[in-house]
Amino acid sequence: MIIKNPSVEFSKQNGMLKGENVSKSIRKLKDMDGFYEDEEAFHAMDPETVLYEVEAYAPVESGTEGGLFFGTSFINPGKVGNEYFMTKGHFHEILNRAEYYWGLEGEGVLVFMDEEGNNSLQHVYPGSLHYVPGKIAHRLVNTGSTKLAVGACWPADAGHQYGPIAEKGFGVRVKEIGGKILAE
Ligand code: M6P
Ligand code: ZN
Repeated sequence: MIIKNPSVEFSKQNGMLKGENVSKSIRKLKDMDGFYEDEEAFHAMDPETVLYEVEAYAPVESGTEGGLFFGTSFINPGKVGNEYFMTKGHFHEILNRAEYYWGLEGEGVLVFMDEEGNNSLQHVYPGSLHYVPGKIAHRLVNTGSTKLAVGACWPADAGHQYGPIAEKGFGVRVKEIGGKILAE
């Protein structure tokens, strides 16, 4: 029998993907109006500033029950005012769907929020592994001075719910205050 190579590969250094059915999306400052606390600092910055990029491998159609997606988020270093660059963060559309995150490069914080608005936080670093349970919103924050690369694997039918985050926020913000990383 013929032994084939897979149609997709990822860099074990930083998680970059190449191959079939790999897509890339870019989130700029202008896509995150209302997400940062310091609106003045937000509007003083170039709206085209790239905050993060996501590469995703979708071997099945979105919504496929039993399927899995695989991706890497690359969050640039930087701040809006004193608040570190971060992902939008989301609940899953099918709320009970869980996910794995793992740290590849850089330093950051993973912020969790349950449906009642209770938060918990975990350090993200090369080799860190994070189980994101169902019904828990999740957001990545880059607290370092280099790019934060984080791998992810999630159910193909999980979907993304950004509405509750855009409306109510995440409960906690990760900032640099007096040279320290603080969550408040
Ligand atoms: C990870 C996964 C993706 C998600 C991405 C960016 O790669 O969780 O599903 O889209 O991070 O996060 P967000 O969608 O919150 O901007
Ligand atoms: Zn998710």
